[in-house]
Amino acid sequence: MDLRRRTFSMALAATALTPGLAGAQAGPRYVRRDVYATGAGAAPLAAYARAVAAMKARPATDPTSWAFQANIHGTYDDPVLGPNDPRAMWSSCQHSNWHFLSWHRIYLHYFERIVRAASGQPSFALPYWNYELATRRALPPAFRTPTIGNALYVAARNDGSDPDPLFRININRGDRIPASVVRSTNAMAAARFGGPQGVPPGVSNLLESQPHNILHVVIGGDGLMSDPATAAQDPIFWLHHANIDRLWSRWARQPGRVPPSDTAWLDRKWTFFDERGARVEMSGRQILNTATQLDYRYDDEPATPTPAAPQPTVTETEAIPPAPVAQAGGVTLDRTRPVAATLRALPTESARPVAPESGAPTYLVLEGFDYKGRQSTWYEIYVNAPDAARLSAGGPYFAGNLGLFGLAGGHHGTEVGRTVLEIGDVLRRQRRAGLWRGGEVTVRFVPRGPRSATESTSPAPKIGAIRLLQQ
Ligand SMILES: [Cu+2]
Repeated sequence: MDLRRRTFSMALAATALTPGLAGAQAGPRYVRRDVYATGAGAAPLAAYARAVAAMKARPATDPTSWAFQANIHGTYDDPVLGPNDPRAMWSSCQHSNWHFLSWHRIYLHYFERIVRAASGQPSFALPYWNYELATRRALPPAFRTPTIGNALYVAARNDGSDPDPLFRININRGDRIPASVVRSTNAMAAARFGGPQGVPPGVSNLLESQPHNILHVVIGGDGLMSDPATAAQDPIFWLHHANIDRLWSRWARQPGRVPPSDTAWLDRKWTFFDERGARVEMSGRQILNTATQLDYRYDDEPATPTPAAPQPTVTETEAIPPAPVAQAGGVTLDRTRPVAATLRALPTESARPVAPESGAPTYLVLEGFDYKGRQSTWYEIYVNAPDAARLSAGGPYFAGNLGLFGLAGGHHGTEVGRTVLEIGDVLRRQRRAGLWRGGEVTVRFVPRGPRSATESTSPAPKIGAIRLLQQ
């Protein structure tokens, strides 16, 4: 080996890495694009459809098959397994806890690699569906064109059989999803990431409840997307989750937002399979920066990686939790008529009055869910609405939506099914308008969506407790 030559080539390599030059070259290789901006017949969707068809032709025992990948999220199949059977990873999705965002990010990353290999398109990256834009609220056309051989089409979606014409959303007809369902504003405003079980609340569980959970139910109806055990069989699942993943990245780029620094979150390892079908492990620590760690970015992000955010001084589990100010006991929902619950102020000495005067967040926490199987009915949530009030999502009483997705107790990854809404702005507006005086808070659940034959055979869903927390 010629020593001089080696020194020379190392010097060359160093030159190539000088700042500026390196900056221009260091961007991630893969770009996840807005599905509507790629056009109906464009390359990413054609490649995706090709890959879905190829993956569907593989046996369910093959980790790179469509069925296996969907079953990692959830399945009713529960085969008896020998040691080291890859099917042990079936039904491992994480919901209603702080691994929701990280688990799904890793899940999508390996799925994307499998699709890329199966599609034969080396530059393939998953498109995302930005349903929050007014012009993008219908299911992308490629997913609802029922031509023979279209691997992206699925018949089992919300068919628009809601008794109220305002909520007849026939997904495969291209009906637009209501603006109140797709909104991520409250989640994006969260100051923190969120604690292990959704308390203290943060972006993780707020994004999970809306737009994530509610979109699952509104798209799925009595079909695949409404149930964690079938959701990932619908090719749109992956574009919905790419959007949730994009929202997490977007949240993290805002000033002052920091990822969890608790080792229980950072070092928890998750098992998946790569494009060769080989078992792989990845932890939260390895996926915080998608550009530098996973080699992808979204098309609305800067082409070059941004410097790492400053480290937090307080971990999620050390942060001062918001205090409970009011609560109500169990509620049984009704799929045909509204049900109300009254949250009474807590009588303890330390309790603060229920009156969010400052800009501090106020969380409505629903927990201890009990229901079985797929739920196609979702619930609009109104607070402090008088009995005679006209209830509309554009009015002063609307607080958010409840989609029963991944919340049932005992669901894989769920200790206590818990979902959270931020309602501080709604309460403050009601106070200013003289619609509410503070003190007790009433919460009304108004059923929406196609009341399906499937869910009517199961008992009405129950919520164990409702609490109001103030920071
Ligand atoms: Cu999901």
